[in-house]
Amino acid sequence: RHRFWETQPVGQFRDLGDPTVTEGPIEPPIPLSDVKPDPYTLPASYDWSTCDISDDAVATEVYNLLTANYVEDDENMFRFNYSREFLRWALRPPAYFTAWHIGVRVKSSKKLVAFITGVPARIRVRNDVVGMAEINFLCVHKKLRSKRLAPVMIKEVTRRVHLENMWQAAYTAGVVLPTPITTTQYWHRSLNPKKLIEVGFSRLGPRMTMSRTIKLYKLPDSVITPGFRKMELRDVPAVTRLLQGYLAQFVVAPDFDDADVEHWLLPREDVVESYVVECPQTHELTDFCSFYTLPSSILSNQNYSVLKAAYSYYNVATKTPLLQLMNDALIVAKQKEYDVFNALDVMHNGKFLKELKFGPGDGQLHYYLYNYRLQHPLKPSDLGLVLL
Ligand code: YNC
Ligand code: MG
Repeated sequence: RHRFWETQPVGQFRDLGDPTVTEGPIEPPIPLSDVKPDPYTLPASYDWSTCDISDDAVATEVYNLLTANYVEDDENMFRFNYSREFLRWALRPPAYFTAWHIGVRVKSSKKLVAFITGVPARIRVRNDVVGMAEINFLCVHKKLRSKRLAPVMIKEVTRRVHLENMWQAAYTAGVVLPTPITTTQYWHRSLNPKKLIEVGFSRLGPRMTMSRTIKLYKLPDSVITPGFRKMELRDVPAVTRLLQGYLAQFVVAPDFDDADVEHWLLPREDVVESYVVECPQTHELTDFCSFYTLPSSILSNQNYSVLKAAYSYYNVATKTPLLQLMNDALIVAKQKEYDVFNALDVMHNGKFLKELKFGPGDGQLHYYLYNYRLQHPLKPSDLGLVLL
């Protein structure tokens, strides 16, 4: 059924429920001198092209490829519209490798027609912290689909990851492949219900009028929690400690240090927003919440071309009730004119989704590990990892 994936070191469907499969790496590392030194062969009219996303012209080429060809919903109404600044953030974390930002160009015209990326991360699986690649932004131009280009790109990024002496990877996909470590679901909290209904993102509920719907989703004009403020550079050490303490309880989670927190969580305009709660008396940081900005193109509407969406990222509540903290996150997202606030049912998110009027989305997001097997799939609430 999966001509490519059946050849790869990933948990296979036949392994599911097999008590003799052990947890951990599937294949051992090989000597770096045994890693294939040359790139995989592409069809004759194409070339590999390492993409330096720092270069404005290259960032624009990648942005244009993804904007026209990246992930759409099942009904082809919306397509992710990652911004250039977002891509730079996503692709240049501490110790990133430019060689893992891989394009495919048409030889004759130099046109960028396919892309795949990896970034390094330390991911803890139970008690083992593993250096992994996080693979993302796999995209083949619509006109080149179903020609088995994707497997060549996956093999090439794997080769380049191996050359850095890393042997595992983490990735998510909307499609079912061998085999998910967990399957998560998106939930959506309307902030601008009128627009969401008009563009077909949501529907008016049964026996609901537009004005009742607007009232249902109304939020206060300003946050409730005393000491709730934007995260600053000086907060990095305290946020790292909060996150480390929180993420320790999940089976799979990133192992963040200060440099990771500074990169992934310090606010960047229109890319990532983070807030802390500073105790007004002790000035101690007790809580933290964050979301990233990922608009979607609206593919066919007269009045609107972009849906502004916030995606829940990492949240830690040690003193403020989680419900109140996330309600404040909704309030700031509403102030900043996001149309919708999305969250997966990972970590403790299940504890606030229904009460804060999130509704379940259609479509699932499957999480995968490469060359690392788990005995059993996890519950989404055992997962402490959000990929972009
Ligand atoms: C996918 N999303 O099953 P089999 S997510 C992985 N992830 O192989 P072809 C995928 N594999 O089943 P097309 C996949 N989608 O025969 C398809 N596949 O074994 C598998 N869409 O290849 C598929 N972006 O080239 C099949 O398919 C084989 O032309 C078929 O290209 C696929 O970024 C794609 O959804 C997705 O641009 C590029 O449809 C194309 O259709 C497209 O004939 C819209 O491919 C955008 C889109 C995917 C977003 C993402 C994560 C990717 C993870 C890749 C796996 C990484 C493994 C770890 C590597 C490092 C290891 C180390 C160490
Ligand atoms: Mg193809």
